[in-house]
Amino acid sequence: MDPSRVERIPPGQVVVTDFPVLHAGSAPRIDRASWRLTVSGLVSPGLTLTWDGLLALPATEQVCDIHCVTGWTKLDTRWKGVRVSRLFEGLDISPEARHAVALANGGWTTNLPLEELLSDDVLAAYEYDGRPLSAEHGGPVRLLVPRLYFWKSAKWLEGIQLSSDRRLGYWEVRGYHPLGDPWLEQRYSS
Ligand SMILES: Nc1nc2c(c(=O)[nH]1)N[C@H]1C(S)=C(S)[C@@H](COP(=O)(O)O)O[C@H]1N2
Ligand SMILES: [Mo]
Repeated sequence: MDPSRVERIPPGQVVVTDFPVLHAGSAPRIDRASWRLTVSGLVSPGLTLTWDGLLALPATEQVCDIHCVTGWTKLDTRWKGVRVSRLFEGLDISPEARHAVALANGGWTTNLPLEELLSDDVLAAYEYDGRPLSAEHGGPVRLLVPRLYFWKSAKWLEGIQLSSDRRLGYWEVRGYHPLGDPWLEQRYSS
């Protein structure tokens, strides 16, 4: 294998060519017309975005690798969406805000540091590989956080909440690492 590719694979990961589908419970079918994304917590004013509102924002296309905590890595995945940092443009983030929780349809959550959320490669993604994001992969809109294990990439994204304290999400409460950096193999908290 090309040695430059080896460095793209975090420790303990195996490359797959398919795209596994993994989630707790069953995939909801969310109507684009009634979908909303609500940004709340330590930000003013809050924001509620509709599907048309999201599509009206400048889009970003990006190719990145994704790493699942269960051990698979998929290289060169192609996404389109809006940078989450762009959603916050024109809003006042309180200086006390340090952490974020992504809220998914049905109540599933995941937490990440605000700094990670605002990183340039974090998207509210609505296309995968040139097509509308399928319901099984989190459509109409999912969070995409390529630098952390893929469980941080909340499918069926409906909310982002900022706070000063760290509020653990669904898997984090159940023993997954609060940060989840694949290069440091932060799979589970010890
Ligand atoms: N809403 C929601 N998002 C979720 C999950 C979930 O159970 N519910 N599982 C996470 C986990 S553990 C993984 S590995 C990825 C899987 O995404 P995929 O099914 O598109 O591969 O979604 C993440 N996002
Ligand atoms: Mo996962």
